[in-house]
Amino acid sequence: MNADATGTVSSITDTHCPYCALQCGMGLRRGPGAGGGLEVVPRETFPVNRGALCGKGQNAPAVLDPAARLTAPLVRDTRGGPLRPASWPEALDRVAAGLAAARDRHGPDAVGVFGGGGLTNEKAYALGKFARVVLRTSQIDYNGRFCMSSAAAAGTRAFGLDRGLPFPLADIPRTGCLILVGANPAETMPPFVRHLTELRANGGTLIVVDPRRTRTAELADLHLAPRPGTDLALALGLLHLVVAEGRADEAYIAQRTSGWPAARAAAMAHWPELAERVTGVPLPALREAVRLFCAPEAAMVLTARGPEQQSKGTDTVGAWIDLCLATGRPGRPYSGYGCLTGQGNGQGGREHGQKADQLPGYRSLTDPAARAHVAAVWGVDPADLPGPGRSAYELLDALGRDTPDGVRALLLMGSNPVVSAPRAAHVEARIRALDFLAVCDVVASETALLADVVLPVTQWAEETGTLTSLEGRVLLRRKAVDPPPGCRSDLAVLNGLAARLGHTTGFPVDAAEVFEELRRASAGGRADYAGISHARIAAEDGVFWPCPSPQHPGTPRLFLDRFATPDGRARFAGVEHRPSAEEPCAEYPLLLTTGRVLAQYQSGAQTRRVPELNAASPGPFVQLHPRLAARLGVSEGNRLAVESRRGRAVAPARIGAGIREDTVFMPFHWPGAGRANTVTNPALDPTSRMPEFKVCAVRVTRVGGED
Ligand SMILES: Nc1nc2c(c(=O)[nH]1)N[C@H]1C(S)=C(S)[C@@H](COP(=O)(O)OP(=O)(O)OC[C@H]3O[C@@H](n4cnc5c(=O)[nH]c(N)nc54)[C@H](O)[C@@H]3O)O[C@H]1N2
Ligand SMILES: Nc1nc2c(c(=O)[nH]1)N[C@H]1C(S)=C(S)[C@@H](COP(=O)(O)OP(=O)(O)OC[C@H]3O[C@@H](n4cnc5c(=O)[nH]c(N)nc54)[C@H](O)[C@@H]3O)O[C@H]1N2
Ligand code: SF4
Ligand SMILES: [Mo]
Repeated sequence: MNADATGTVSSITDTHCPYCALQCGMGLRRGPGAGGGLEVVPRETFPVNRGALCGKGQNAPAVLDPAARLTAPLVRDTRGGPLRPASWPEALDRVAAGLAAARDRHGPDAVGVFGGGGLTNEKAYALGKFARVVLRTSQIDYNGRFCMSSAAAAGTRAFGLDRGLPFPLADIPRTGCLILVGANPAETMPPFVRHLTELRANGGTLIVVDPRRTRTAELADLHLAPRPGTDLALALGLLHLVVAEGRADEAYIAQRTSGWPAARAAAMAHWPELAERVTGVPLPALREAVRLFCAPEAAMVLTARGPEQQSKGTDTVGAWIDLCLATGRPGRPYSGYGCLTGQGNGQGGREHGQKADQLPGYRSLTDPAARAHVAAVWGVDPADLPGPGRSAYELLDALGRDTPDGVRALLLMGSNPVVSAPRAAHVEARIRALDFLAVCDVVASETALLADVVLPVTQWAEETGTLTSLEGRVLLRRKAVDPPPGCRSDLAVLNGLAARLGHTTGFPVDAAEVFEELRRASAGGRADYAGISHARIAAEDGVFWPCPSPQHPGTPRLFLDRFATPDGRARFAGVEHRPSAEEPCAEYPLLLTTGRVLAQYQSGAQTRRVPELNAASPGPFVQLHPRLAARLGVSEGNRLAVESRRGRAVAPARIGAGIREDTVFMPFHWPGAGRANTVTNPALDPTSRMPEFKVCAVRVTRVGGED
């Protein structure tokens, strides 16, 4: 049952969770408690989670509560002065004036836009169009660059197309062996674990590659714990063994791939003994992994942020894809390579034009035919569309720079880089140096608190929109309740700003109307949504892209007949191992890796406002091995300083054997003294421009004061 014309829920609204890319189905019913009076009820019919939710999903209505969020626009009258409530017209006037002033003084590229993978398809599309058509700036990118961009680049290189999973999640229990590389779904996507237990119940095997013995690794038949940043060497070692043991699928290689001789040579030059030495994974474990992976007819490799958030993430994923290709996996039933996309709309958010190099439909901004197609839909001259801009970190690094190519004003929608960007103290300083910052957010995030104007926006249950899940399934997240009166949708913000900047048409407020234009803009592109509509998604509970026409059934499984490359063949990457940008040294002898905990989400902007989640995970910590703790003279709960060349974070010790002795781990969900990203390295992958969140050199010391 949906909201009626007044937005009132008569019974239960079928919708999806506001958080991660699993996009669990849930029902919302008006109930007693806080949080807009909505309560979450299970929705058993949605196949991905069949009613199961993690604590974040279950407690999601708490952030609808006006007490937890922004309910009126805020403006600052003087730099360094306080934020004060303002009317919407005043706030929008101020934003339009702030952006226009930077443009008039320094040119269109002095205005930047930073988006997010949590934004709906409609918002991501409208934001990209706003940047290119209204602001005419090339300087737009988004937080997805920090997420799955290396896997996207490697997938595009190998298969000619990047859709996180080329098959539905329901295929996972039917494969014979699954290797999860740097993925911890037991904490990051708990309902996903059911697919892993079913896989094992069906006789399949699970291999987990993670420097930590995570809750996911506990479920595995085999856990490989490489040194952070060495997954590429590990994959090459496995590929070497595949060839040496005569397990390569020569018929598949001949029929469906290109580039094997070079990839084979790279692997053969990479001895398993070298892999053992570089990764720290014993040779017998490498042999066992090859045996488990090659034995069954079907097998899969899925990567997440572990191997991807490295300065060689694209090549690393390429090496894992090479392992899949050499053993004949991609494009066969219940087999292949996939990436576990992270944010709610991490998939759709990378398809519709908020990326620095890209136009809707996953089109390239440098392709003249793509420019002509999209310009025609937008009613502009293709020559007026700007070219590619800077990647996310490079854009943040250019903020407030007093140089001809500095970015002086920024519109930020759906990200909290003060907490989540690498080398965050530097990024925070760049943000503070801006002439003008406008932030659209649901809550007073750490980044919003630095803005000149804060625009309070509506969120998931208060608005309708589409998201594309990690399966490539386009979903409808429905409105269930009216927002507080002071909040407006991101689409309304763009509409109001466009009008003030001379574009009174082209930016509708209604998501279904935006989607109709998105369909046309994506038609014929790699991510083709032309056959999808809000009504159809509602009727079918999701449609898998590509879906080029209303009669087309959608595409749950890709690549069965051919890959999306010009010759239809998948391309081997043929890569070599190289060290991380920063290796341990006498001064910084340990490795820091970073990631997530179950109860907090990303920068924590939303989940730190939910009492149940805070009780479960109240603050940052430094995970370290008992032997390392003994060497450092550290006991449980002692305050530790973790220092790198970029800065220092302080958090209590959490000692346990579930991590390598040469590595410490910090979650990145908190600001302030325990901010992990003060320490992380912004070294970028040359192709994807992904920063090296997962590896940097640190020293760890006990600091005085209260534990
Ligand atoms: N609870 C929770 N769930 C979330 C999120 C959240 O913030 N909180 N965020 C969502 C988003 S946007 C994303 S991207 C996903 C991320 O989902 P995951 O990728 O599962 O999460 P991470 O914790 O970043 O990293 C996964 C694992 O990589 C390991 N790792 C670290 N370094 C290396 C390495 O060098 N090699 C290998 N092989 N592994 C390594 C870490 O120990 C960690 O256990 O989660 C989504 N779901
Ligand atoms: N050290 C380290 N750092 C990391 C990572 C790591 O593994 N280690 N992972 C990286 C990854 S994978 C990711 S995805 C990033 C994510 O990091 P961020 O981009 O900071 O992600 P969120 O915390 O989800 O920020 C989203 C913001 O948008 C707001 N928001 C939510 N919905 C909407 C909406 O509809 N409209 C608007 N306008 N705002 C909305 C939220 O309240 C929140 O303030 O962090 C990256 N940073
Ligand atoms: S797993 Fe992800 S989508 Fe599912 S309830 Fe948890 S946060 Fe929401
Ligand atoms: Mo992410």
